Amino acid sequence: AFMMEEYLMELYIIKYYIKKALEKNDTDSAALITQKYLGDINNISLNIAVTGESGVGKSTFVNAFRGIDNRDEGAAPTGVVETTMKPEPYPHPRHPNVTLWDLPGVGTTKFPADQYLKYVEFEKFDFFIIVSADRLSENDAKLAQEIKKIGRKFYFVRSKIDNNLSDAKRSQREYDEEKTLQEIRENCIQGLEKQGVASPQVFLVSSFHLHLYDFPALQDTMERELPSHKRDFLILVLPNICKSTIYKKKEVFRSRIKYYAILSAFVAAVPIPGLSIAADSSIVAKVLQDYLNGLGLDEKSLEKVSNATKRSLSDVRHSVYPTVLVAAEEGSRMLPVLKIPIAALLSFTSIYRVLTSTLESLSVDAENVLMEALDIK
Ligand SMILES: Nc1nc2c(ncn2[C@@H]2O[C@H](COP(=O)(O)OP(=O)(O)OP(=O)(O)O)[C@@H](O)[C@H]2O)c(=O)[nH]1
Ligand SMILES: [Mg+2]
Repeated sequence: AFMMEEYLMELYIIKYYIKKALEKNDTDSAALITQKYLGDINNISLNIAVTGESGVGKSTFVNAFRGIDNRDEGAAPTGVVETTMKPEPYPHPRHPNVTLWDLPGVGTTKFPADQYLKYVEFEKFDFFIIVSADRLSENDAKLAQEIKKIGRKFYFVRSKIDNNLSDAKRSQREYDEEKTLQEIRENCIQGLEKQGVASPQVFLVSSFHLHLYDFPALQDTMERELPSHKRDFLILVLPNICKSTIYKKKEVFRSRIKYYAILSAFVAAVPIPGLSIAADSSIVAKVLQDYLNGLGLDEKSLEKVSNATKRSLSDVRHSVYPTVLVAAEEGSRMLPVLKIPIAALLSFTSIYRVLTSTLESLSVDAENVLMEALDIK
């Protein structure tokens, strides 16, 4: 209830400023205010610290989480000689308010765990991910205890699980993947408990195959344990690795539709010809772009699918992506994505209906794209 009141208050203020701007016949700034408001919804930030000893796969994890390949532009440098020496921020390519911080391991800095936390400015992180590739180091366990002391959450990621499984496959006569995973998991937990970390949360991950093993469970846990205003935010930036992620994203987007519809209705109520149309189209266009980005249907993501599946981009677009008829092909007075003349989008109800049905079909497309992308792995 509180959220809603706060929200209406905000809308009231926006409406006031829009009116003011209009009285001065200043339609540009009215549009600007609307834009700014839409931007503000997304103005929460999330900072995730990734730490662990040298060479364990921190930078690779940072890249994978952001949906980019180690070889891509903007990737955190990885490999045998690229030791991370100071905290390095890596913003999410499509959600710049989400930053993964690639931290040097405690061992690399030579600080004891408590001084280390000061050195990396722990206050700015929402939570910590402690990565290890083999046995967890004494440093990692100490760090976990210090993080607990300052009241932050931490998760252990046991990386490079794909390597362990192929080793096991080679050496065990009766290879059982589930059993091997369980053994590694228990081994990690016991090791940590021995070093004084009570009931640690350990997730087995391969950064090259996020959809396998425990990464989906890590996502669920992070999401559950975040404060609620950040939860929706995290959901929207998670890599699209399973159907349930797409479903959750859809639900977050859906819960916001009414707000956008209210906002456009406000703008439409102001009797200046031209303005409501401009504002509506910018609201709807922005929201639709958010849907495409969030659901992995933007051009960049489709290119990735196309590269991975070795199918042409237009093939991918047309076979798995029927809703969106590509912005570029549309006339300028048509909204991209929908073949609907802008003038039809004036009321609360029509905005609401259009966004709801588009979101529905886009999430079906997103599932198709996901299936397509996972098939080949
Ligand atoms: N098979 C496999 N290899 C991985 C995985 N994660 C990382 N690697 C490899 O491990 C090596 C080190 O990875 P980095 O991401 O550079 O490790 P780092 O922890 O950032 O290393 P420093 O910055 O040097 O401390 C690279 O060659 C990666 O390709 C994984 O999940 N599976
Ligand atoms: Mg690194």
